[in-house]
Amino acid sequence: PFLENIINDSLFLSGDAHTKLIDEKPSLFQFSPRRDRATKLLNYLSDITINGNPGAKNWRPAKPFATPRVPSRSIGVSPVHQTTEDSSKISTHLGSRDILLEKGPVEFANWIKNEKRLLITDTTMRDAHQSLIATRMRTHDMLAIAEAVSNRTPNLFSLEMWGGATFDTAMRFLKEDPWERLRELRERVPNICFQMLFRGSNAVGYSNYPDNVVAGFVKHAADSGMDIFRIFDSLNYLPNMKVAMEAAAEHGTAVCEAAVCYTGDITNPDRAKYSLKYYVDKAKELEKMGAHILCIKDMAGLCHPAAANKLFSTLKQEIGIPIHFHTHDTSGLNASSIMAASDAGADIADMALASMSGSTSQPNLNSVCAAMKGQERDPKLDIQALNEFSDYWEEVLARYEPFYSAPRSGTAEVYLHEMPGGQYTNLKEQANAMGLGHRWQEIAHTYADVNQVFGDIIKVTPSSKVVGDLTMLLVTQDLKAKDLLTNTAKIDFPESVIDMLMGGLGQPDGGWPKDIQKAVLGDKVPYTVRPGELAAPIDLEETRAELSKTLGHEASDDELYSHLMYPQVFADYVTSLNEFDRLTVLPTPAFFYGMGIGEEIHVDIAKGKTLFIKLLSIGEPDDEGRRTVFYELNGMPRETTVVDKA
Ligand code: 3PY
Ligand code: ZN
Repeated sequence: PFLENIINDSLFLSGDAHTKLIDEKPSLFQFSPRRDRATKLLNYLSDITINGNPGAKNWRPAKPFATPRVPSRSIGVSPVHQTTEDSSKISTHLGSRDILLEKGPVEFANWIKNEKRLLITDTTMRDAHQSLIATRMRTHDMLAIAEAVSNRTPNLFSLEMWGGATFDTAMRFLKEDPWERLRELRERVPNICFQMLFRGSNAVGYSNYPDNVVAGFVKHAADSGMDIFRIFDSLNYLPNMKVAMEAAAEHGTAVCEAAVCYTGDITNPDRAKYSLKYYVDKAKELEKMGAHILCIKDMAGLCHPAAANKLFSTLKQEIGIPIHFHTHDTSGLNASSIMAASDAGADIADMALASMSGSTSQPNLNSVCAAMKGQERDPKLDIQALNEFSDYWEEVLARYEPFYSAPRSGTAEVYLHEMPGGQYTNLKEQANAMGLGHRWQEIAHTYADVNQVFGDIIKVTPSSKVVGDLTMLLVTQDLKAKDLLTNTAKIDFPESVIDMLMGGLGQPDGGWPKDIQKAVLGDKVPYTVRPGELAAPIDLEETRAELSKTLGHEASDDELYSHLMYPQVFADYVTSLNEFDRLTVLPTPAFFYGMGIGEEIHVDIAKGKTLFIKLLSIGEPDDEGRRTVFYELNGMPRETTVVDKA
């Protein structure tokens, strides 16, 4: 840039340049040396190696990790779609996505209903890691196995691999572009439907977005390769789902899967608010609103086998669209719920590969498939392939040790607090970090009591976060849920609580209890209209123009929607990208924990371009704490300097 600047400068070109040029035009001489991709990556590696990674709690592995064995891409292909009329015409590698693209979403739904098999969604790449390791799974580890999944389990119904918390976490903690994950996986898995979790008017965030942003996001995601949109609302407030549902249904090739969130217990008369009728009514309304598929979204794993039997057998009678069952195994019982749902006629079920299953994650895909083998609704997946995939993920999972916070066994406590799988681990983690780990029982009870004060609501992102925020506030101040109504002077209510009771997330069935609204809002008047009606549309092209200025190039749709969802998180991600380049290319141990002396890694930075990086030694700190780190980069010596923050 230095030479370029000089030779293009008008003063210089005019021939009038003299030795004072440097004084008159100092900006010409303020150049930074070219920092190539390898240097940027080495700077990152040096920093993490020396200073640790606060994002990984500065945890260091006791010994080097085994390299996960990537399953073979091609053996053991099993036939697909045995029961469709034209199944003989479908070649072995064609999958659900080929059917969707050929038939369109309405006929696709009919195909689902005509399948005898219990169809399976594998959640390993989304909800399983969201629920077990705080959503920290890196794209790098997904890409390695993607082609094997595509080739060896082409008869999966779908892969849930996007949405929920992944969008935020990818940028915030993993310094990855979530859109890149979608595109790169799509390239390797062209045949199996991709599925995402979409929080209705909260999109992939925690608060309400304007309608045009929600609709634009759905369209852009569908254009980028997303097939099935599981859309829910955190209070089962259906008007909040309309915009996203319509955007998915209008797309043409996308599938609109509308979810009713399940809480309470339909078999327990004491929980009358969430009765069988409640779910049937919601399901019927969603069918009328144009859903292609209905999902029962049991985010906490409360739908035990008896409830599943009753719920799915009734729903099968009452609605005409196929039904998808999503549950969590927090209680340890819910593989049985899936089998009960299957017997009762549920069309599709969510499970996770064995090593990524159980506890707050989904039930065990491998075991359920093995147990159903030969039965009428045998999912007919290649169990050998599933077991090899599970072994791969087990080795991968070891690399995420500092993030693993799920309970190691099932717990009946979930029926008390009703926390969603993803939140359970997060809140437990938060409690430990605040030194309140030993008061977990109190936290669980307070959470249940706060839910009752709110009128017994659906608890799932973001309403679950509101209950969690208030619970933690009460516990840290040694208050009880009943104090919320009597002792309000003492409580500085979190913004999330105020917003929810103002109507910011929508309306729960029966409305908000007046007493808690009064206690929190005082004289403020809450609203009851759909929050999206109050949010003015955003001028997308004006936003793009502003963003383009900050980025220094024309902002793409990916960048625009990342910015619209999470402006600050996206800005920080761009800073990391400029400083360190694409960190997605680094192997996971190096990304989280840096490198050991003598360790060599290879990094594919582009097709056909591999960096071989060996850490040779680390120098002593100088007077200012700077240390030189010596590498061999593709056989040549390279060094970087980094400040030792210790
Ligand atoms: C999410 O919204 O991320 C969830 O997983 C809700 O269950
Ligand atoms: Zn879930």
